[in-house]
Amino acid sequence: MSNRLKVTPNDLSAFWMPFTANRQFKQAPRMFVSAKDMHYTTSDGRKVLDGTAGLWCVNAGHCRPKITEAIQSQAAELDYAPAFQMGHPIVFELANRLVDIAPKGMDHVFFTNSGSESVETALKMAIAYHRVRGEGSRTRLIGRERGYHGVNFGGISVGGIVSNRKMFGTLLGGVDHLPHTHLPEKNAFTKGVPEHGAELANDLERLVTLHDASTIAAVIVEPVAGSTGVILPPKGYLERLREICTKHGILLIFDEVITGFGRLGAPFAADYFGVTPDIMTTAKGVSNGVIPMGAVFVKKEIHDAFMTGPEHMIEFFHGYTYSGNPIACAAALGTLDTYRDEGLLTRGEELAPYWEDALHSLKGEPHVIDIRNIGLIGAIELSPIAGQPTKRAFSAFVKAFERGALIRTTGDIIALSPPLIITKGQINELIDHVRDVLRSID
Ligand code: PXG
Repeated sequence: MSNRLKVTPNDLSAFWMPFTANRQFKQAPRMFVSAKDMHYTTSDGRKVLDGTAGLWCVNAGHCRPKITEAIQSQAAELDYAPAFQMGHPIVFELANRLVDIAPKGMDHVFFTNSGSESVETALKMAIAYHRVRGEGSRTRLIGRERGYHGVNFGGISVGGIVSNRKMFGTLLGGVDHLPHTHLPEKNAFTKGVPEHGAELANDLERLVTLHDASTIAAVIVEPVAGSTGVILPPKGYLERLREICTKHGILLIFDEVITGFGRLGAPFAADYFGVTPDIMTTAKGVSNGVIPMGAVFVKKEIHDAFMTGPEHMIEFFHGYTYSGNPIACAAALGTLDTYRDEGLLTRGEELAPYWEDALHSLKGEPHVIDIRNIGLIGAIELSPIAGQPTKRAFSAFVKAFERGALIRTTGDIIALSPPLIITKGQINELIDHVRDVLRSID
């Protein structure tokens, strides 16, 4: 511990940090050295309230005993077992536990190590599924503008965040995009899901007319878009997407990497909206972010379509060395136990009205041009400084950290997604920090 506290700027050059302004960070590093429940502790000994569940993943809060103990004992008992052609008991136990809480009909789970890998897995599964059932012409993938599906080539191709795409060449071919559903001129300051924009789902009919359904494998969307700055589905939008996909034999993939495991106040967004996809990608909350893990949920029909041919043959040529790693499985089981014992997968439902009122009390504060919320997610959109986009929100982030709250910013949007154990008092504290920050920045 003492060693970690001695980190100085001179030590920082070797690590090329992900999604970080490296030079700026290394001049004034922000370091966490420990965490417990709702708080981090910084290297200078300050407590920081976690307003973002790490990066949308620590849904049960930090350093929870059941998870820590599960990892410790698993590491001492079976550290690693080959993931291909061999098994170990807890990966099967975990798959069953996950299927038990999944939306009805999602009967099978494929393990990965991250949200990005879950997305690649789902896209490959969708294309291969059509091929195994004799519709090999269905290879096209449809994503959405402003979508975030991780950082691998499939994910950035179906994704729609320009800065994540423009540096990386031609990406995957045969991809098209639906329009995003962010309509601030009609929906600003809506509490919960917005009224306007369901008709944007009809654009899928246009893409079907353009490309022909026989060339389209799948549509992938985040039920609630997170990374791009919290964009909610308008009322009826997801239902309409489901309808059009079903009508044309196109698979619907929900990317639930953020919305999965209680974030909306229901176990999954599919439960919250009452719309069931064919494939559901998850990560983050599956293991409380503690050990990397992702899980792709699949409908029985899709899984069963692969289970043909000679029995000695591998049915799906895909998988990772660490798919279902024993220690990650132990972390996930400890996480699911914690969620169950503390009712966390539905706790957001009781807290959501309080959260909504607290967030919307920021209306009228300096720079605020929109506030959006759903479950335990909130976004406060700020007007950008002319000619310097992202700068205002970034200074809010730094000020909040200095004051004792961790918030997340993307563009000029502040996104909040606290651990699901947050109390009403801590909601007030978080929002008060944001209010003070907004009043103190230029
Ligand atoms: N899909 C979705 C919907 C995500 O939100 C990924 C895939 C990729 O997951 P991995 O585990 O490969 O990072 C994500 C990740 C933010 C933020 O602050 C969001 C994510 C990651 C880091 C930061 O908005 N989402």
